[in-house]
Amino acid sequence: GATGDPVATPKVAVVVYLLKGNTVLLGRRRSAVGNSSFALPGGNLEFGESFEECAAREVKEETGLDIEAIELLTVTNNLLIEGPKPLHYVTIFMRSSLANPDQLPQNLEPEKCHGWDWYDWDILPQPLFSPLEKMVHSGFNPFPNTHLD
Ligand code: 8DG
Ligand code: MG
Ligand code: MG
Repeated sequence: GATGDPVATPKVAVVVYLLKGNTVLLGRRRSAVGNSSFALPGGNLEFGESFEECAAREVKEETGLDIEAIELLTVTNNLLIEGPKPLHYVTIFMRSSLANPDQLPQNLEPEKCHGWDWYDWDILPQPLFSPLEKMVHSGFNPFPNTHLD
């Protein structure tokens, strides 16, 4: 197809809606892909990992936080053309909560992120990383028991 590269292959990412009250954990990216945009913690699925294992590992590596109640929410297909070469990610979106609600996020990969903070779902920062922006724009809500009146 028009976007096809015979050498490049799609990759799998696992990213986490880490929820606390009505807030979600976001970090501003330092990356060739989506630089300066706000994104969920997450990264590449490693060989042999479950989605839950990858979610817990990436959150721990990037923020130091321990998570629990890790659940699959949905999957999206993302072509990221903003970087030096196009990337194609199949992105697995998980939901989780903090194992210990008193634990604070640390910026453990400062070369990849400006820092982590909790953001009210109704007042999200801008700009959001494109795969996340696409979901929010579609009306997706990661919170359980959300009822629409
Ligand atoms: P790793 O070496 O730790 O495995 O990778 P990383 O450095 O943590 O990778 P990443 O860029 O944070 O995540 C991998 C890809 O996941 C990213 O390039 C595109 C895709 N992705 C989405 N949405 C999101 C999101 O909200 N946050 C993050 N971190 N990645 C996302 O499609
Ligand atoms: Mg990572
Ligand atoms: Mg990451």
